[in-house]
This record gives sequence, C-alpha cells and structure tokens, in this order.
Amino acid sequence: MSHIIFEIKQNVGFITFNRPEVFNSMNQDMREEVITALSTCAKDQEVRAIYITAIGRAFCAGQDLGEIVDPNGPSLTEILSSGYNPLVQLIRTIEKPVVCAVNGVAAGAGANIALACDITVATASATFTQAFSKIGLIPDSGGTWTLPRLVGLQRATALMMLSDKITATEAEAMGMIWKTFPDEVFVEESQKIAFTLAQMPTRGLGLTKRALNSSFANTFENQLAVEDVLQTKAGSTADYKEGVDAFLQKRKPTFKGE
Ligand code: T3D
Repeated sequence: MSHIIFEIKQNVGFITFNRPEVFNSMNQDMREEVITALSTCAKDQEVRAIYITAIGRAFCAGQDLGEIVDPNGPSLTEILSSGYNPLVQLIRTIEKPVVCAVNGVAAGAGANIALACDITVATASATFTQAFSKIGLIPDSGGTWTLPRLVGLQRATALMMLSDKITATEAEAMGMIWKTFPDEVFVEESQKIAFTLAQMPTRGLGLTKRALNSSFANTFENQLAVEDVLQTKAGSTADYKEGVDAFLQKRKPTFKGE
C-alpha cells in the first residue's frame, strides 16, 4: 500500500491516509487501498475496532482534483460507483465500531467519509468544509444522507450550499462530531476511544450499529421488532454471559468479542 498505512495494534485496525503533499486527497489507488484495508478489518477476527486518521496538516481534501482533469482518469460515475460509495458503505456496514480522528482540514468527500464513521472526533485546530458547491458538484459519499441526520436540514443545507469552513468546536456544538480534543492530547485521547472499544463486547456493538442503521427508515413499532431480534442475538453471545457473570462476581469483565 503506498497511499495509506495499515496496521493492527491491540485489536485496533489503524488506517492512516498518507498523501500529505496533496492534503490526503484521494485518487483511485488510494480509494482502493482504503477499501482493501476496511475489508480486511471486517474479516479479521483480531480487529475489534477501526481507527481512521491521516498524516500531515490535513485529514483529507476529498477528491484529488488532479485526477478528474486527467483525460485518462476515471469518470465521475466510476469514481463514485467503484470508489466513494463502496468505501462509505463499508464504514456503515462493518459490524465493528469505526472511530475517525480528524487531524486537520476535512473537505468534500473527506468530510463526508469522516461523518460516516461511528464516532468522529477532531483536533481543536481541525476544520470542516463541504467544498463541493464551490466547484459545481453536489455533496456525495453519503453526505446528503448523513449530514441532515446529524445537524438538521437547515444547517446541512447552509453548510452544503455555502461550503463555509467551520471549526471543530463549531462542528461539535452542532452535533456534527462527537468531541474536540486540544491538539496536544488529540492523538492519545482519540486512540484511547478506539482501544477502549476494542476491549468491549464487539458483537453487541456491531448489533447496536445494525439497529441504528435501520432506525431512520423504520417506524417506532418496526424498530422495536428490530430490537427484539438483535437483543436475542446479543443475548446469545459469550460476552453477554461474561458481562453478567463479572457484574455479579464484582470483578472486571474480560470480553473476547465472541
Ligand atoms: O469525480 C468526482 O469529482 C466526484 C467526487 C467528488 C468528491 C469530492 O471530494 S469533490 C471536492 C473536492 N475537494 C475540494 O474541492 C477541496 C479543494 N481544496 C480546498 O478547498 C483547500 O485546499 C482546503 C480547504 C482543503 C485547504 O485549504 P488550505 O488553504 O489550507 O490549503 P491549500 O493551499 O489550498 O492546499 C494545500 C495543498 O494541497 C495545495 O498544494 P500545493 O500548492 O501546496 O502544492 C493544494 O493544491 C493541495 N490540495 C488541496 N486539496 C486538493 C489538493 N490537491 C488535489 N486535490 C485536492 N482536492
């Protein structure tokens, strides 16, 4: 892999964007590498949480604009159908928690990849911009689905039409991301979230994600039925038994993700 760094440490799959010279904007090879890394994380039992971040001053400036003016490059349709769409689909459907640690500016598809993750945190100096409207495109990578659900229709529309750059603190205040950390403790604090999740009951967390994914399309009654089915599954896991045993025996549980 030449555009990302992928490693597994303490049950966490670390995916680090590594094209700092173009603000980690994505070309086809990079999208494919991210998809491969995510697919590995989905299959590998050792991986119980995923942590996405980047090297350099930016998190990701979205589409590499050099690629779209290349006459031999992929079309807009190909870029979405074989790139950003499967990438964000994987983030949403992998039944393991995905933490995104936004280390700098997140623009265009870069912003919407960050927002597709389960828990998105940012360093205090990071910024977010939808950016698409400034070049005549519409927001993609699931942004038109995700952003209004996070911040409401009015704010999502303004953010998408104006493409204003907002600070991490503003993003936190409007519910776009979970938390902002001071720059000097950002790496440690954001990784702590991933390491914590990786020691929790992985199947229960995965089923929680499945339930949340279905909630927006469901009536209340239908969602109660989803909870019935998924709670039965969670209740059949070894980690559920361990959680209850540990509580009753007044000891710390050891979850194995099974
Ligand atoms: O096929 C399709 O296109 C459909 C899919 C679309 C998905 C999308 O993501 S569309 C949106 C694409 N992204 C953008 O339009 C954002 C473009 N970048 C910016 O607006 C700004 O660079 C930022 C707001 C991200 C950061 O601004 P600033 O002032 O901090 O940095 P800068 O000086 O503009 O950029 C720093 C370097 O990164 C610079 O290179 P240089 O001059 O130092 O050699 C710049 O060219 C490069 N860079 C930044 N963004 C991109 C990029 N290079 C290629 N593609 C980029 N997207």
